[in-house]
Amino acid sequence: MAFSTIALAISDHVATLTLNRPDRLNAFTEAMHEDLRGAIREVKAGGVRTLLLTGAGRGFCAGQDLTDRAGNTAGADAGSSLERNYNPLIKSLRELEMPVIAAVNGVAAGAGASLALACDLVLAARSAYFLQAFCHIGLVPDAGGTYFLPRMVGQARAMGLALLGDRLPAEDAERWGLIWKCVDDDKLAAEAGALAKKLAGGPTKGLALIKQAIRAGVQNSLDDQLALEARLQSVANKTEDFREGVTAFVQKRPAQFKGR
Ligand code: T3D
Repeated sequence: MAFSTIALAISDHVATLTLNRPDRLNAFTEAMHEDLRGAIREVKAGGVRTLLLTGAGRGFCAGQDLTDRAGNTAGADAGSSLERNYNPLIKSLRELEMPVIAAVNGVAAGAGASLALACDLVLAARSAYFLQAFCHIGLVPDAGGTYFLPRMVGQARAMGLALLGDRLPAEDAERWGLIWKCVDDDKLAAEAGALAKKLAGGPTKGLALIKQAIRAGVQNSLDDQLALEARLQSVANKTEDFREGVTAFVQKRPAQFKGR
């Protein structure tokens, strides 16, 4: 499928999805949402074992394209825009049965920050920053922002970020536990690519179950979580990759996982 606002490259079981409106810091438009839906369909169609999201140019994503909203009095309703575009996007990313990595190459603002936080592992360039831009334009953090932030950094920091809308530099984001890792700008693409390749060569059915368990653990009781772990382990136990992992261990050789 041809895309006008993003690029999708699939190689060695890794899909690299690049938001590609660099002159607008990769802000979301209707066309971009349409492209993203198509890209995620391709990613789900088979063969892909890790998704890597990044941005073209100096930004990762500046959230909703505000030129589409300028002078809006009775036009586009922000709530229906969320229901139509953003909420399905965030859910479809979260539901992908593979690791999803964000390589945040520059500013991640508004729904662009939420997009990054919806990913399983976030790497950010040292010069990148996260910005809850919503309070500057009279909106509420969305696309999952109010779900992710307090869970990841606690209420006090989530509240400060959302009410003040100050830039959170990548190094602080790492220190606060908002992201996995901050890396030098010139190393971001290589490190993210290596991480994606490593995960794509892993037991990806099992990795998908790990995602499910870790997410559920944030809100489950211990009893519920122990029961969930037992259920998921029964599923993992039936994968070819589990058999291969154990066989490879016993034979003292590297495992050759197939994602099955
Ligand atoms: O209605 C709904 O659908 C509801 C959903 C809402 C979701 C949201 O995401 S709401 C939040 C929207 N985003 C923002 O409020 C962020 C707006 N952008 C900024 O505050 C700044 O651009 C940044 C802090 C992100 C970066 O600043 P800086 O100084 O590095 O760059 P810049 O010069 O401001 O931006 C570069 C260009 O990108 C510039 O265009 P120009 O002057 O070169 O022609 C700028 O206008 C454009 N740009 C940046 N962000 C957006 C944008 N154009 C449209 N929409 C943007 N969000």
